Amino acid sequence: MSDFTTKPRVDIKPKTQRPRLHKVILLNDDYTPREFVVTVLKGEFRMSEEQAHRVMMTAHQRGVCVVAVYPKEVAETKATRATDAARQKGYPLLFTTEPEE
Ligand code: TYC
Repeated sequence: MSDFTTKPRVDIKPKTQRPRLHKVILLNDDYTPREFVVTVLKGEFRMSEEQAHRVMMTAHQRGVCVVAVYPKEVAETKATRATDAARQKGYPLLFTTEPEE
């Protein structure tokens, strides 16, 4: 007979990590027209007029507003596209991203 004793084994299966989400953040500035901010929010982030207006006003009054959360790549692409749309019109409007806690 074998001298080895059979220990109960626990099958340790690494949990699949969900990709961390990143926030897209809208920053206020003194020059971009309100209506243009609303247009960009509707076009790039698929918001209704009402949602876009609320987000724009929050950034206008508080300085920043979280627009949405997405996987990192998507957040960065959308922030870049939205910022570029403003640059094409000569506005300083800025969207940034940061990891969600
Ligand atoms: N503050 C701008 C204005 O008074 C409007 C504005 C709102 C600009 C939100 C950027 O993220 C912003 N024309």
